[in-house]
Amino acid sequence: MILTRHSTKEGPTWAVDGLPLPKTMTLGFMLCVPVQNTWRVLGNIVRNQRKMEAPDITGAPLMAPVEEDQEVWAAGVTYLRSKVEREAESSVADVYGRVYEAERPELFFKSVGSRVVGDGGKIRIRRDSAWNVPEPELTVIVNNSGEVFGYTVGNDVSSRSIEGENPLYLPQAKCYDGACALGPSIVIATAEEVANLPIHLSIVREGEEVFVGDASTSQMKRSVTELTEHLVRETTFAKGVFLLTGTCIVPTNDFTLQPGDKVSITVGELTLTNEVDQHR
Ligand code: DO4
Ligand code: MG
Repeated sequence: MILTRHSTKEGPTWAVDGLPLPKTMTLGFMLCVPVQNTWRVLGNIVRNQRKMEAPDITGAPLMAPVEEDQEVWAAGVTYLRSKVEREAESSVADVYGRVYEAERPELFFKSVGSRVVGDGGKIRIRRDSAWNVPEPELTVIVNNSGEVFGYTVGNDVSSRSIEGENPLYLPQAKCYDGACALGPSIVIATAEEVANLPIHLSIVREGEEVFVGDASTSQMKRSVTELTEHLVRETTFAKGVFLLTGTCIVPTNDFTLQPGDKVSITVGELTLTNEVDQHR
């Protein structure tokens, strides 16, 4: 089952497998119910082709599959590749090795829903950053009890030069306008179902592919359940939360994103494509 969010005349509207849902069926509401129940309700809607009192979504453009007041968090250094690259760029390399081995994962706040860019939207690089990369990441949607509800594709766009200068600059390297893209939709799935998904990154510049990389979520050092347990341990997410689970594809050191680059990320059955905005 796939959930999409549409921009209609009556406001944002969710649909399951193309069937629009009533306006009261927000993602925040769905994430307040045990996953078994939500999956059953959504399954019934699809099986019975039941169209409830819902806005018309014919021709309505897709929006990022996240609500404005939901939070997006991210995990870091969850793959060996990310650890090795960060150690190489940093002036304090051992923090990355230590967090890779530690029992406690690195978790950081990435974005509010209102700042997230959807499929086809523009991502950005900072004007004060010389070295910038996309980070293709499996992103799980977690309900208010900490259960995995589904997944989408995430791009944790990052400044490697700012993070490399000093790890305490991480929020500036990671959180700014156009730094977080999610979409195009949500696949309803369990934690087990996201444990072995292919990830593909392609970057196209002036019609030519300038970087391509492949990996799998099975290469992750930690399980998704381990990450989500830490995330909800002492923090309440009343309307659920999105968690980017870390990157495993890092472009070569001579690569930096440029305005106009087209970045496509595939995770499982979903592909998210964004163009890098021109500087404003
Ligand atoms: O440690 C800094 C951030 C790591 C990260 O974003 C990743 O590994 O994906
Ligand atoms: Mg990342």
